[in-house]
Amino acid sequence: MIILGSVSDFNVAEKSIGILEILGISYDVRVASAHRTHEKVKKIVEESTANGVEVFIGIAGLSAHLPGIIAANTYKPVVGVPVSVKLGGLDALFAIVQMPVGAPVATVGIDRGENGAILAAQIVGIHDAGVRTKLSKMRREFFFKLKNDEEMLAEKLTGKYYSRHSFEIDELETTTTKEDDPVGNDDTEYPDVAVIAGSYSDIKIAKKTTKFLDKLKITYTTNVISPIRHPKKFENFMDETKAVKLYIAISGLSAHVTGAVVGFTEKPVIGVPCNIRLGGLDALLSMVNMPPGVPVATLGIDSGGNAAILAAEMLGIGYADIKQELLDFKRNMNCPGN
Ligand code: C2R
Repeated sequence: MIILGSVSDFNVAEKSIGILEILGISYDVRVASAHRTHEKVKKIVEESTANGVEVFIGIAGLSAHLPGIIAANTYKPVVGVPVSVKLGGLDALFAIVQMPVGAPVATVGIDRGENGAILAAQIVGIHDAGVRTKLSKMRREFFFKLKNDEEMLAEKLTGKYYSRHSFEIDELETTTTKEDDPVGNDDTEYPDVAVIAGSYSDIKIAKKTTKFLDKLKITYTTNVISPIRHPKKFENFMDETKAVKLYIAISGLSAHVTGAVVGFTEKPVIGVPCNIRLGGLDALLSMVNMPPGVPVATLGIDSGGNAAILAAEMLGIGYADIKQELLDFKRNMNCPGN
């Protein structure tokens, strides 16, 4: 269910719609504003939740409270897309991303409607192998296009000192989405979630995540690895965790951990920016503003608890036991110090 704060957001919504059409995922589009038509938002969200909508996408600019109000009224995952109307969209980004514990909004980059839909599809793909396969095909076609673009660029480089180093790159592999993949999503022996912290400086936030995962009875594996400092170790960890259903990456400063994880997997990646410098703003902006095709479900600065709740919302679509834990958790919510 896509909800726009205003018809003026349609240029961003169009990008989401384009992706959902390619992937054959059914959707509805409504216009309702938390500020102007609050009751309408509530009604759409409550009815859609009851009628089995799997993911919400809230698209809004300015003081974008719409995705947060959607999240307040559902236990389903909510993807937020900030729209640039003023301040280059930073106002909307901050309004959407920094949610209090209990109602996370998986935020994508400013105006990144396509990434909002890709993230929504990855979430549906946790329990739907058909969607995983289509996503994988789309990603390969996209990379193929990039390869062609590079060839076209090379034709334009006519300088005397331009010296092209030619090498063959193997066909880009897909990671986990082949239907016959022996380590696909249905491996019940494997933990649901892999939690990666970029450094021991992020441990305090990672502990909030694992504490909440424990409360929600979600199985996980954890590691502290920087893809910049230990690329080989990182690659090995990504390989070993191929069968998890989603990743949570926690990182401060230039926060490349999330981008590196997304580069290795087609599963949903939740990112938690940590406040090491600049109040965490460096990490937040680095995580959230991913290029088209590779979204990171970014949460508020230091929001380790919300990462676990969002993971439960994503997993709860297809796994009744996790949904029940999530509903009980939300009912008894008492979560100070996210
Ligand atoms: P108008 O063009 O209708 O004045 O809207 C909309 O999403 C849009 O980007 C201008 C901007 O206001 C935003 N808006 C919100 C909300 N309602 C409208 N952020 C909300 O409920 O959060």
